Amino acid sequence: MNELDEVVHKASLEFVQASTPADLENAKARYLGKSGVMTDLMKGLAALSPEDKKSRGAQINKAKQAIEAALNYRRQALADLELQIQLQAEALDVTLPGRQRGVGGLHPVSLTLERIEALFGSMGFDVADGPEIETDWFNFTALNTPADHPARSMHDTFYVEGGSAEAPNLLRTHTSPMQIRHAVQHVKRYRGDQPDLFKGPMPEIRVIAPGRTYRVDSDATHSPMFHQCEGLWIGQDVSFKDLKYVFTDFCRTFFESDDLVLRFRPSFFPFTEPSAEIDIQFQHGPLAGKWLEVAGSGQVHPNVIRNMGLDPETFVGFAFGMGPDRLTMLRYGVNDLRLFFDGDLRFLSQFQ
Ligand code: 2U9
Repeated sequence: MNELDEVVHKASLEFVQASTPADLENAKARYLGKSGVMTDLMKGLAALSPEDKKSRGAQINKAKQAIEAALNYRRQALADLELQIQLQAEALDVTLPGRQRGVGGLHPVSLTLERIEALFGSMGFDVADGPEIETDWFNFTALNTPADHPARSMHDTFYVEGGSAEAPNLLRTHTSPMQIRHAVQHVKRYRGDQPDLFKGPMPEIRVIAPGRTYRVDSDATHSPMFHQCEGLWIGQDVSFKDLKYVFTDFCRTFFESDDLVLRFRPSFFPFTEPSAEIDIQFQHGPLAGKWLEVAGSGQVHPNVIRNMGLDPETFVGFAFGMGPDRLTMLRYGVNDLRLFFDGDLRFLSQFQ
């Protein structure tokens, strides 16, 4: 093997040994670069006679072409290899099943609200709706809650922008304002524009008001946002016995327990007089024998009846309020309220 064949052989060997494009370019510089082996050989031509220059020049050129061919061959091989590696890394198994989009489902508290609406619906109750940002008239004043009542303090109620100092806006602290609004609309329909308190005739008001409510409160059993569902039944001949049978029927159906026992315990609310807390007692299951508070209730206060535009000597009624979050916890045996609002699908998807 002559000297030029040896150079071609060595260069080809180094190209094959280069395992990355960068290694290959370094090897190329050693042979074809400005101070590479081939350039040095070309420089040596200067000292030769014209005949020798011609034949030696042709030999060097041939060797250079062979080196360039080996270089290109290796470049292509490395590019192919890189492509193979990339294709393998990005390989798609088109036979795998696609990622399914879940159908979703209702939140457990929404399931409870739907259930409450269906049960009271079957007893002739409408469902009221209304704004979550309220005025203090609908949230407090119309409900006979005095100006100095602690619930009106900034420690208990979220006040929001808008409104005025005398009539501030707030996040409703209960669902009662929806019922006042519903009642005022209902009364207006029959009373017309006459200014006196209305004595009738008028169909009864029978309505429930489910929805989100807000209070400055946060621990294992209180969330700043929680749900309430209140009920209202106003007519000329509605009494506590109606409250008792309606609420007893509701609780027994809701908890699917025909022998559930209810207890009405005297209490106080500004908007009802007299007032009672409602406790339930299961006769079977893990909670059997325990008294559990599930609602507040009472005969609607005459001042509240008046604020609906009705004559309190003619119209009477009762109201109740309950917490669907707590009802959901009792129904499913959930012990931490926060689970409902953390958004963890491992918990939430168990209710579908
Ligand atoms: C009107 C008039 C009266 C609704 C009522 C309660 C008693 C009550 C809460 C207890 C804790 C619900 O579970 S809770 O968050 N509610 O105790 N609510 S009477 O009284 C009304 C409502 C509307 C026009």
